Amino acid sequence: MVLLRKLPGMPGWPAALGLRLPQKFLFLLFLSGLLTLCFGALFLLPDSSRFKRLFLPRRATASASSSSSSSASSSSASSTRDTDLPRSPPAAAEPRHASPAAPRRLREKLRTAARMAGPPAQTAPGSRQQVQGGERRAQPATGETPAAARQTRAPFRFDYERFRRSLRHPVRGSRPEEDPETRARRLKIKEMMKFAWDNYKQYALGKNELRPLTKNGHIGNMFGGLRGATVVDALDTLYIMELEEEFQEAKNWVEKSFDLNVNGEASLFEVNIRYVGGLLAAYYLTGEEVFKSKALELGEKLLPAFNTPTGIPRGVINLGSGMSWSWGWASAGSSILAEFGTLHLEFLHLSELSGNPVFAEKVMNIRRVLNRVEKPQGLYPNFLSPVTGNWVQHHVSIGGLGDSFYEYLIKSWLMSDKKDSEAKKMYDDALEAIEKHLVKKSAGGLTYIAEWRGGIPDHKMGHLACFSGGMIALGAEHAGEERRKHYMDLAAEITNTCHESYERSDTKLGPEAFRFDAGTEAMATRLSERYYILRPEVVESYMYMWRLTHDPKYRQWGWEVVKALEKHCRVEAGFSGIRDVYTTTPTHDNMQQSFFLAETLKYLYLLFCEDDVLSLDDWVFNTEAHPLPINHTNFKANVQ
Ligand code: DMJ
Repeated sequence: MVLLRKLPGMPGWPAALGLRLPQKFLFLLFLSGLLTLCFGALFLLPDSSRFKRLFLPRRATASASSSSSSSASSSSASSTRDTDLPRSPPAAAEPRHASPAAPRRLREKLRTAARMAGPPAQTAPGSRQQVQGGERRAQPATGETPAAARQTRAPFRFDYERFRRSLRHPVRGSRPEEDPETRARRLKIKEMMKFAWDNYKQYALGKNELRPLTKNGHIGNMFGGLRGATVVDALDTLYIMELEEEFQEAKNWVEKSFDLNVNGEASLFEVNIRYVGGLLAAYYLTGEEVFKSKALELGEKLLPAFNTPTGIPRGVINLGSGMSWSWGWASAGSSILAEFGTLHLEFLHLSELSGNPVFAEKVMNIRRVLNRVEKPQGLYPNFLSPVTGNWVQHHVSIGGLGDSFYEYLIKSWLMSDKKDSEAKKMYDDALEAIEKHLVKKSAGGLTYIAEWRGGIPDHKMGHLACFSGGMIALGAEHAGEERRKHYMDLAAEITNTCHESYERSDTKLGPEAFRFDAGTEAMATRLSERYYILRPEVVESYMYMWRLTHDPKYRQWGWEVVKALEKHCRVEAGFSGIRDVYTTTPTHDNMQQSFFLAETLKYLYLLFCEDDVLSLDDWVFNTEAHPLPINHTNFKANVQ
């Protein structure tokens, strides 16, 4: 108005119209109302955001939109994570034109669409690439932070009560009558767990593992600065064994001392199976929110490892910076089959609990890459390039480097309530190829699974491969009548061979690897393979074989292991691995592995429980023996 009045050679508008003072006042009032209306319309009309940006500073725009909604994981957001993760696309945000005036159904539709769209693939165009360890990895683009994107998603709440109602058996079983010997044996294993925990708590709480001879803690370099691996690994075992006080101690530590803002190099695989798996299981068993929020927060920290040209994650990730790279020992910068193939179960549950499909998308993409690449003789080699998506060399093993990939195929199918038929087919095809090329019989009649090096069998079986008896039995249950007996026999034979590897040692504990060559059967031939580090795979197979056959020999074999552990591995302050299973006076390695509490003792305990304790109808065990529920209630995350 001031401008108009001062235009040279032109009287002010009201004056030019010959208006009196009250009329001028009314005119001005009308004009200012008109302007306010126009200005307001810029903000209220659909897609007005670009006008807003003309008037409001960028930061104010973001906060204005984010303050209107919250996300499932916002409570656990941290500043480190916010800057590490990539920008989300507009689709992931609640549309800004969903104003309070919009019809409710439309607003709900928009929210659902936004939630399903989720954050983008992390290699989205616009990401900067950074050379790290000779390879390229995606970096977050600048702009809207993931925290802002998360905050603009509609709130999501996992219905824990509904999940609990969907279980077919009480988690800790129904306690029918049982024979006193079974009960006594179970209680003995519970005592071993208490002893292992108490010593860890006394000498190493907050470190990753207990060193039982020197009575101190071990941190190691696998977990990227995360601490308390034994605490997280032990949670569900303590809970199942009804060690209530000890469970509370572990939970308190997670609540008060478990710090995720660390800055070190972690194994993606190990962090996933032990920490994410342990936290997820603890949440599903107890409903305690702290376990869920920690699992989701940690899960997000793992996502940058997938920033590769194929989406196949690298093996090592810095949990602070999000930088990732391949193991130095892995052929030509490759990723390891057992590592990137052992994320599926946990990542589907992260999507289920967060309502964010990004985790499920990451692992479904891995499956797509694996389905595309040609398999030599139908087998899956252990090394795959995350850059090209091709195999890097042709070493195949159902033991180390390959093992849990196969395990997760059959368990993905089971966990989907038998809906994920793609996983089942991959498992069936892989097992057929393994049987054709790797399953052998020794001169002494022992069935074993050899390794395969570019077409040539290596007649060696690792302790790790002994999980396969249990896996094949689990798959056999669902193989169709004619194949069922065949696979149950195969599972029993392999489990028997693994038992022989224990039976033929002086300690009655099995070596790290045993061979079938040069007249040797089921024994280690190299000094470097004679050790036993409290591994669970053999008792894991006993547990499955017992549940699926009820042949009492599996309980008997399990009890032999308990006695051997007590005799050779129990020391003053915990349990220790031994360096040579072929001597009755073995030296100890001074390490109580966290998987001893997560797996070995849990599987032994379940072997002497009724079948409805952590029933196989309701749960699948991740590869660290953390129980994850079977989806009886339809996952939100789309797995196809
Ligand atoms: C565990 O951490 C897991 O079972 C993994 O899949 C293989 N190795 C150890 C136990 O031996």
